[in-house]
Amino acid sequence: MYFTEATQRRFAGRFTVVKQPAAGGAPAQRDPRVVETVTRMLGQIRAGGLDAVTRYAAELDGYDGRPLEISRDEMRRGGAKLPGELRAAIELGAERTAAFAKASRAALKDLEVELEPGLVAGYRYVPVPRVGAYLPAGRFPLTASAFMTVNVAKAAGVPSVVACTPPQPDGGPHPAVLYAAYVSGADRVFLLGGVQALAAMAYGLVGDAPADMLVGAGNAFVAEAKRQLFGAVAIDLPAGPSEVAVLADETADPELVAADLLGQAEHGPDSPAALVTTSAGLAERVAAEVDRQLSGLATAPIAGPAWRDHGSITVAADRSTAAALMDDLAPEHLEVQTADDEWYHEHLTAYGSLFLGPWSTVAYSDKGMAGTNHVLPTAGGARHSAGLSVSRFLRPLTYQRVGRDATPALAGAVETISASEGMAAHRATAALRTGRLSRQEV
Ligand code: HSO
Ligand code: ZN
Repeated sequence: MYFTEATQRRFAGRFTVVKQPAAGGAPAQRDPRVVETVTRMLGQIRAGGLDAVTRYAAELDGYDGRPLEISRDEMRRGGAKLPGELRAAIELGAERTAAFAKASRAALKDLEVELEPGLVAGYRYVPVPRVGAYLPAGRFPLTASAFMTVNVAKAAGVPSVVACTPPQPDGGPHPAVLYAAYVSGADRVFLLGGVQALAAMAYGLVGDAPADMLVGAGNAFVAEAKRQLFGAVAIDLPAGPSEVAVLADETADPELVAADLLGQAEHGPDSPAALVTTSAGLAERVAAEVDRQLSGLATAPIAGPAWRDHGSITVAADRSTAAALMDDLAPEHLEVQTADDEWYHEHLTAYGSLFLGPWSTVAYSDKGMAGTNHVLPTAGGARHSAGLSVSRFLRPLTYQRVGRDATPALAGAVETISASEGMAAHRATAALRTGRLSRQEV
């Protein structure tokens, strides 16, 4: 994540580079071995069905042959065994994300408009029928994944939400991830991970029928499987490494800014973190703070290389330059810690999710407590797309109702255009109606 050449040229002289990403800032390229492995696996699963799925599960995840489906009763019992504090936190995250999703659903209104007498057009929001959610539990079990996918799909009114989560070394599902799926209202949950999980949902090998949409983050294989299945199914977003950017001025607290940069850098050695500031003094203090905090961070072996290779610090001459530079980065998560937060809120136009003020930190949304979704566009995708929300699970299906009143004008224009195009059958559909109308037949 770094500024495009065009932006660097356009703002030359109006910003100073304090730290550049050692890796150049380009997003990682797709690994051809991953592409090839996923293609092979999808082909074998399409041909071999559930047998191929369980063979891959045994080979790759140590699947021990127990029933693939986890019953609601088992989920509830698993939840009862969790430490009370963790159970309560999971319930709170599910509640918050559901509350935000339900309010968002209520704000989406069907539309019907009379464009002219006798011509009514509109749309009705209809949920995607079947969603498959992937709940990862690899290096970090992302407990909140189910809040963002299952819970939001349910709030959108999706009738069938199937979830898959990989077996852990003990052969069972991750208990916290499973409980999050339970409280989020997953209809059916299966003990499957990786490519085989996504293929099983897309091909209808688990659940009642093939999924229409696949959602949820995962490793490079999961991301590639979603990419290859896209078209046959809808997907949420092409997921890349998690990113954070902070836009701060001289009033920001360097300790909080540094902590929040490292907060996402621990996702992986390829996770970008950027500071854009209008204060050279703050830039220096944050750089020193990052190093200090890294020396005591348990995940420094990941966050350290991430900061070295994908971290950047830039000093902008003024706030409009800072905002323009930030729009160019279009980060997945953007924190604003300035005396002018509202000005930035009005002027910034490209981010996955925005965190305003020093009390707002990305982890609050990551873990579901802020109510908002953590499935967000990465690698500049925020320039053209928004994150996952109830609206992604809803299709505004349009309709029209034409009466006699509107027929002469509509039919006449359609006849004219169709004739000019040489589309005789199209023309006939309109001409027939004009004829009926003049004979008062319909
Ligand atoms: N930052 C990730 C989500 C997450 N992080 C969950 C920790 N837990 C993508 O937005
Ligand atoms: Zn995160």
